[in-house]
Amino acid sequence: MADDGFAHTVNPEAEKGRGEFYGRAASENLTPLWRVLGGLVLDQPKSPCIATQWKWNEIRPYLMEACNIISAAEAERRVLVLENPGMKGESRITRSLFAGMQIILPGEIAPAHRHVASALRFVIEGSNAYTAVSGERTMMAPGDFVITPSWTWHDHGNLSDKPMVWLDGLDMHLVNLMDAGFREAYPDASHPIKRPEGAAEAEFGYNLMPVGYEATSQTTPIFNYPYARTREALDKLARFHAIDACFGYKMKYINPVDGGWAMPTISTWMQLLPKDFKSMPYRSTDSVIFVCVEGNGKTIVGDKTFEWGPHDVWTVPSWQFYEHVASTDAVIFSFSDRVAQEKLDFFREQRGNA
Ligand code: 1HN
Repeated sequence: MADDGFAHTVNPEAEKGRGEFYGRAASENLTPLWRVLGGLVLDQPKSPCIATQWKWNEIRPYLMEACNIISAAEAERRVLVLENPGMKGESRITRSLFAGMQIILPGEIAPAHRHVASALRFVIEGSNAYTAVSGERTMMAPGDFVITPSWTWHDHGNLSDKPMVWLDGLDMHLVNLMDAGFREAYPDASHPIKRPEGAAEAEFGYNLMPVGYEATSQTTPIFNYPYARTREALDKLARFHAIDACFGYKMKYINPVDGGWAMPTISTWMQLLPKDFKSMPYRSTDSVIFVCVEGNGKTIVGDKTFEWGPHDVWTVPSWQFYEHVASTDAVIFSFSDRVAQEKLDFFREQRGNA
């Protein structure tokens, strides 16, 4: 179909005599659907998102430089946005999701605030820095997946003597699409500590749950999924479980309360690709963000090939076939809006392009 947005059936010759009507209709805020239909209801997804890669060794110096020009306190969050070049100026890595690299220096505090948007942190570099959610701290280590649920007070602090870097993923573009966003600053830099470190893990992190617990949110009450445990699970899984032709050994992060996804708007996974694994082509309606944790390999998306190693980030747009090739054992974290699409009955996927 032509890309003009017109309905398939509209006759361009006959259109010439309709201009006067269209002008009068427009003055009444009326638009003829047949002139825009083709752009509204598509034959298949056509994402403005472009398959893009950010190499860690190229972005890290910019993060360090940002530390010389602004403090965490002044910036509120010292983040360099990973902006998709197909949507310049929109602070989107995919259509629905935000991603950025945040850096916090020793002794700094990223001040407490809360917002409707949910956030995930995927730790890249550093240790002995914390994020606090609703007055409970968790210390973060590389590869940890940490969650800030919607409308919870959160602040970050670095107690170590080295910079700490993590990837932020937020759903604020979904929130803003529905004009449902609120935000509030806490009066002090840090929210008071209300619970001991490890409280959420004790309550929900052992396949146990306090009797009488009733969920107050659709987000998992576990807010740190430590890499050491995720890595161990993948390692043990790979020793006996059948490998998936598209995904290798791939696990989804779940909410232990209901077995569903960990977050209500963002799906998250960790996968292990054994050395020399070559995945079967796959595509899905969720644009996905990948982060390499360990190992090396490449991802082929259309006519692009992204070679990746630790801490590199890349994105694959909706409905584009991709395949991964691992040159060593490799571990990859990923996230997308799939959980939201599933709830709305939008989600589709295709294994193999034959
Ligand atoms: C935010 O609150 C954080 O809490 C990080 O660390 C990135 C990007 C946009 C809006 C709010 C954080 C953010 C953000």
